Amino acid sequence: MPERPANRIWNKEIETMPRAKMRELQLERLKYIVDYCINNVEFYNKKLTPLGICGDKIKTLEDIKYIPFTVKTDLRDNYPFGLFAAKRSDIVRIHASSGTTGKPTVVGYTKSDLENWAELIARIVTAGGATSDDIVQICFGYGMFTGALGLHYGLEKIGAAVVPTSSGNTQKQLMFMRDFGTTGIVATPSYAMYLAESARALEFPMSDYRLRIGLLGSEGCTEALRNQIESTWNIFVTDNYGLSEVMGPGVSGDCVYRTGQHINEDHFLVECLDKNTMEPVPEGEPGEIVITTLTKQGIPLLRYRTKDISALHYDACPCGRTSARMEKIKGRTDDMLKIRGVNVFPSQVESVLVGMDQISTHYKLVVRREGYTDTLEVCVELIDGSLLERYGELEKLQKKIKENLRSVLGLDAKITLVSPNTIERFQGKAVRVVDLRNESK
Ligand code: DLL
Repeated sequence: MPERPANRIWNKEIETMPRAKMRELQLERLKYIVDYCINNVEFYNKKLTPLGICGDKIKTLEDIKYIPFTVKTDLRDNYPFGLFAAKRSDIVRIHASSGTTGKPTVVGYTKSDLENWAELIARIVTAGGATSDDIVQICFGYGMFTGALGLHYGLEKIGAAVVPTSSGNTQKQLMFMRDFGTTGIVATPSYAMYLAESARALEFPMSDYRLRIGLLGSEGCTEALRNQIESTWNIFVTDNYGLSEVMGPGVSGDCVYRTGQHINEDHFLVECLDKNTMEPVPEGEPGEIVITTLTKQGIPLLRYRTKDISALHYDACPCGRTSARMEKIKGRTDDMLKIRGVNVFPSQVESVLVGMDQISTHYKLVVRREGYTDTLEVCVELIDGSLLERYGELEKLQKKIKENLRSVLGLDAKITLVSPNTIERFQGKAVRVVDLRNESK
């Protein structure tokens, strides 16, 4: 078992602030940001002024419910800079999301936004166990994606030595990792696993590495996959969450007790809402995460619908932080598959597959429409390809996966076991669902 790093807190005053005081600070900042949006962004002015909403009218945090939501298409419709609140001369960095369809969503940062960003990442990486003694390799793609540069400046702020390898060129990644004695990696969970697999394939002994922590994020990671990454690399893994529209990484992150990801509530007001009624759900119940940025100057967003599903907790955490915590993202309202009336999240399938003997962590879900029926095929990679010739064993394994999936999903799936290394690998976010329903007639 990898060792749990010591519990450290970067900004004690803020991170352990009594909740009542934090709520006061949030209210003051909410009033401010509402007026800032009205005064500097035409889109918000047009939306809020006719409704009579302004900072002065907001008396409690619950009054946020009167503010209309902002959605991804609002950013696209105002592409590229239409929602920026700061003057062009005050914008010092521009990023864009990696969206697969339509125009990307573009975000701009002022100097104070970048300073805040580095501060929030400093908190998150400290919570995940990083210190100034670490050498941290950033395996996210440097570029328009917020992940790499976001983590970069926060890690430098705490004094860690950053190795900006970016993604790709796996063999070189591993060489630097070994030769530099890298102690931490920043990556997606799927890339962390891929790096371990590549090290094995290249016959680089794992004992040559000095890795101790993995600061993983940007895509879902079930506990089962986390355990697998930890035991393969012998590292302690924490998860951190964010999205480019509201900043990038830095919204929330695990502490070393991993009781949920601590939210940076002095900068983000996070609601968890029933996805049908858009009313708040009770503590611990799943709902859509909706975020209001409380301090952003470049592109502030009011009640941004993330489409991510999680649950919030407010009870005490052994680490001493008082912040609200988010459960691991269960999925997105838009990656939830509805198959024969059953809601299926890829993360549920992953939790069944990862940790089973004989199969790797790489899988793909293919959904088809056959006649009037939706079908789910789960393609899973074998660790040992020779099993494909041992029909009896193969069938037994297929049956076991099918039964385990049925008990978790309440749905029958076709299980296809494939040779090692035949499912596509991803250096950024893994794409695990292929939905062909609109293509089959
Ligand atoms: O992925 C920001 C980020 C970079 C977060 C690096 C953490 C580390 P986008 O590319 O805009 O930004 O994608 C945002 O990714 O709405 C979630 O659906 C998903 N996501 C991000 N972090 C997690 C996580 C970055 N820890 C979208 N677990 C979000 C699950 C995550 N999903």
